[in-house]
Amino acid sequence: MAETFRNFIAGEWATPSTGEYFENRNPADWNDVIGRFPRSGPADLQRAVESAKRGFARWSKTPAPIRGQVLQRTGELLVERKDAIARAMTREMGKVLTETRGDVQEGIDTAFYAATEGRRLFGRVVPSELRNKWAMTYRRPIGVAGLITPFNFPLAIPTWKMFPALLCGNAVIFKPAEDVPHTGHLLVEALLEAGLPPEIVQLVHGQGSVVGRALVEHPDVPVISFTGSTETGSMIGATCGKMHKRLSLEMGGKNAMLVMDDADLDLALDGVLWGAFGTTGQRCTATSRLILHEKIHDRFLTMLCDRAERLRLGPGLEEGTEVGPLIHADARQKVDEYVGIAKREGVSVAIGGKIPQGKGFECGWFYEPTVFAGVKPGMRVEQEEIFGPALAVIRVGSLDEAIKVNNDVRYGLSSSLYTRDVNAAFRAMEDLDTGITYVNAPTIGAEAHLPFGGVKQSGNGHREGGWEVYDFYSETKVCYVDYSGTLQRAQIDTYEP
Ligand code: UN1
Repeated sequence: MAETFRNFIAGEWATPSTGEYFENRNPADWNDVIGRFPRSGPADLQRAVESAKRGFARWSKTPAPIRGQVLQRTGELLVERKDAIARAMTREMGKVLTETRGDVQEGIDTAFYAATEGRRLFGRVVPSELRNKWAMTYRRPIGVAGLITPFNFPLAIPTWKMFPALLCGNAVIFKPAEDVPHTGHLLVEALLEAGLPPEIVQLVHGQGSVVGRALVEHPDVPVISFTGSTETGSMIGATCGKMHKRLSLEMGGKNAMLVMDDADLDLALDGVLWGAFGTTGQRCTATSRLILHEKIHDRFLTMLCDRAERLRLGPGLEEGTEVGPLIHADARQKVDEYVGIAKREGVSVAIGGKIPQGKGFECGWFYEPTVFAGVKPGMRVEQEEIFGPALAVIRVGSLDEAIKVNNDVRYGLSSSLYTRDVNAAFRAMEDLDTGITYVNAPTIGAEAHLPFGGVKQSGNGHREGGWEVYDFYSETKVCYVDYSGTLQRAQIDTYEP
């Protein structure tokens, strides 16, 4: 019988008020039940908010360097548990072990960065226009932050939100994706063991439409951070707009790799295989378009299909697997539907486009790495996020045309250019409408200490990671101290030089 997990609310592991649970199954073998997790209701969320408010009162007064020490210890625990967490993550999420180890490493990097930020969290002291007066800013905690996270980076993305939110002195309510509740559980365990006082983190499992919605709509949760689809992001944005909440959205992408005629093609080939089929294409930064210069188009397409066809599909826990399953039935169904859409639009399916048959594939959500050739700008497989192992190849005549094709989508998260021409590289960095551009590297691979986020409908202007995220989780307060002993009126009592 599978283990039954609980929420973490009001400082203890708690059964859900609904008495209901959902099963978490291995996407590479749906007969493998990992556990039963709470299908929580609004009453659980309400208790979590009340407790988090008490937690906030204490944590916001804890000195930032001390908050940082807790995150330092959390990072150390994640180092010790890296392999165990990676295995648990592969079992529930599907991506291969090297990738889930990388996912944990990203959480470790984020923890250690946050720990040092506890001794910075800079404000500024700025000269006043008046004599005997100081003007300065400092960072204030905001309150309870509601964090809603996706399935594709079950540990890293929660840490991107949680660690800076905590370091800034906020309490957090964490609602992990229904597909990866176990990793969320392991992360909260590590935080508690590292010494995080109990009411500062709350873990509430359940459905987005119930728990996520209650979190977004709760008047005592002034900060929301969400990573997921652009459609859900719009709904969350509408509510947060009405309620004047601070909101960070990290959403879809239709990221392109541009390969020019002077590029190192072997390097570009390794890049596109990793960018398009790593994580089974389930990254918001995944390479889902390949824009090829006409002079190398045919040669590169042949090279690509030859290698992509030989990628080893299988369970992520098995040695030698290169591409794991998709997360669930709907995700696979969506990829399959796009294969139909592509065919109806006259696109040729160069490789893949099928559910693999045979031993080992019977009970998992596997799909063959798929390459669409002869795709024209504007076609649906060129415009819409598929979130699976499917790559659309487009032929162009110049760098300018490639940049135009890159920019003519509603998303703008990540882009990549392969060239040996330094002038072309700098021009592209300036003109590609994305939050991130890679030169001679694929569209994936963001590092934890740099800002991460996209333009257009990939985001709403905020950044995760790096130093910028600390602005999101803190309120800038300005203090003026006039020690002149007289009334000095700004803009009126002016001084001559
Ligand atoms: C995501 O795609 O949802 O840059 C996050 C990357 C990873 C994070 C991706 N470090 O691909």
